[in-house]
Amino acid sequence: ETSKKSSYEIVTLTTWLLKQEQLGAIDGEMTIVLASISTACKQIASLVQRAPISNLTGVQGAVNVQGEDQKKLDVVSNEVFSNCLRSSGRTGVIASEEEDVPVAVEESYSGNYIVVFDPLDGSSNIDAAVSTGSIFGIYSPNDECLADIGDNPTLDAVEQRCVVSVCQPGSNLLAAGYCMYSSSVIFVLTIGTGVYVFTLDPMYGEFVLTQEKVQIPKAGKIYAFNEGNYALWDDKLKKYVDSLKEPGDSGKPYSARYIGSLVGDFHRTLLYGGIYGYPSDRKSKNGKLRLLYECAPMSFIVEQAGGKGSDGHQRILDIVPTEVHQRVPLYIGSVEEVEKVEKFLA
Ligand code: P6P
Repeated sequence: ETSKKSSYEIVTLTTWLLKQEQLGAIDGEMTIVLASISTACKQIASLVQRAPISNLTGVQGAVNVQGEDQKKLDVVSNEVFSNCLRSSGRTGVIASEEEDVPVAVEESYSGNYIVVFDPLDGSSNIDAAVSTGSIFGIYSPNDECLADIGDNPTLDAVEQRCVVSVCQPGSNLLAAGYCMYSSSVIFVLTIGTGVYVFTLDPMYGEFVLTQEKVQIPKAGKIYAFNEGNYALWDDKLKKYVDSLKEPGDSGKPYSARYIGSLVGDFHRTLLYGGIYGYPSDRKSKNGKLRLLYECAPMSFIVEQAGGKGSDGHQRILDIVPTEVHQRVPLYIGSVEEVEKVEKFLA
């Protein structure tokens, strides 16, 4: 007789992944890759929450490929993520915001998924204990050149092949997610069957399923833009943001919320509705956020929740990257809110 489902069944990320594997939604290799990512996130959560105690605040004293001052925790989080993925033995190539080029993983002995990640997004918030997050996306191996990558003379043949393997459009993503290190540690994941939310129970160090098939509200009167850049924006965008401040038919204007951490601003937008935007401006013509490991994974998640991710004119998931750290403008959130800004920008 099959075991009866107990009334008090806690679903953990581990048991949820095994169930998806049993249902055929993911294979055993993907199950192991996702489990290893969740382990990395638990380790990073612990490091982040104890940063001031273990002298892990402040800068590393190096600059990454983005030209940004690396925080100590940027470097450590990148090592944690890379080590967990390598020891899973199921990843073929990994691409990180903190690495100049994607790297092939020698330790793979079965399965060779491509994993792209930002190990600690929003790390400028660490010293003030404001929320940060890790973002990841998983692709199948790919060896044909999907875009005109061009021959980069500084890369050897292996590195060039790694670049080709990661430069895939977000529409190829098999899984995407993030872990937010905030008042709760929240692991959000989609494998293409909706968006699932897990909350870390520190009592026994497991991610527990707390929300299933999240749907983002179709509209929401919260906008998250860094208006410090207002003077640099083009006029159409200024008109859009100005329009949000007019008390509409409801008589109330939008509320501005901006944490300075994509994961925090996105998670609030996913649950409450609204829009997050990082536009291009006169200083950065493609905006600031990176397509591969920030905009594409977040756009896959938001579409799985019934929302929209756009660069202002086209679907983020349709953009084929031509280089690993390519930046794109990002407008993401409730369908009606993203369509509203696209109309202003047309
Ligand atoms: P700004 C963090 O560096 C980040 O990549 C996102 O997490 C965040 O939304 C954005 O940049 C903040 O950038 O220019 O507003 O400080």
